[in-house]
Amino acid sequence: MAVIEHVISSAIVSRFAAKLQENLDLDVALVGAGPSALVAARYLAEAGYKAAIFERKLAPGGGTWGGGMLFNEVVVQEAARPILDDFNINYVPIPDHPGYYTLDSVEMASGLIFGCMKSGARIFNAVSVEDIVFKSGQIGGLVINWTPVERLGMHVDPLTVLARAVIDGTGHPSEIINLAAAKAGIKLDTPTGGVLGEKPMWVDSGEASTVENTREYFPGLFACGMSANNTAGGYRMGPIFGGMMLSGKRVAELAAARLAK
Ligand code: 48F
Repeated sequence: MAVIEHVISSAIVSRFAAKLQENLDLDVALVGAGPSALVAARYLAEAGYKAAIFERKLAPGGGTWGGGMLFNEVVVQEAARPILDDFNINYVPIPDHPGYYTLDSVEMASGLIFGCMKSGARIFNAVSVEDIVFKSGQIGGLVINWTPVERLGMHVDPLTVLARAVIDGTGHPSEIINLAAAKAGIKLDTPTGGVLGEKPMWVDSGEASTVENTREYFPGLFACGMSANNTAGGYRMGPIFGGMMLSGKRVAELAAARLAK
């Protein structure tokens, strides 16, 4: 009879290895498990694409958990309500302000993560993306390492994940877009060819531009959510999340269109 201690360890190691192996060659690799990428990964997986998110932190969800200034409620507007319904996330109307809703930020974070997983998309947490694969002038995937390796500054070589499309969902810093522009010398689809940088708070402008700025900035390299706004110089918007979710849906459509070509 097998020793249970061994069964547990062996099952975890072999199942994790199989899961990672299954996701080393993807249709779409997403960086950062914030709300925009969680929505994107779900719709991509539902459309039949192999999609996985690599998230630096232990807990996926990005900036969703803490609501506004740790008051764990957020606001979503009418246009994004169908996405909340798709994820089965509850909301309540804001009195006297038709078309605006509040929802519990913990329910939103956990609902987006659960919906993403149930679609078949995978999330690898505590994994940092430290570089891109860039071959013959083309985006080819991601270079990953464990977050503790990154945090402790250990001198450990990374592994690679191949992908036909890469989505930068890293939020305010646009880490992957910045890295691609700096290291691969890529000219982005912006007026200067570089990252324009986020502007201060202007809620309605920021909400609209988050979706407008969601695009393919270089063949095979997309940005969604706050990363898109930072790349194209949009305004920030604080704890209203409709734009993030609509951006996730849009980037899924754009990436699917590229893959279908
Ligand atoms: O910032 P974040 O929540 O992404 P988002 O989808 O949503 C933005 C909102 O939360 C909020 C806002 C709404 O008003 O402005 O900020 O744009 O999540 C980004 C995730 O990316 C991870 C990071 O830990 C976070 O969970 N991340 C960032 N860089 C890397 C990364 C990296 N190099 N590798 C892996 N994960």
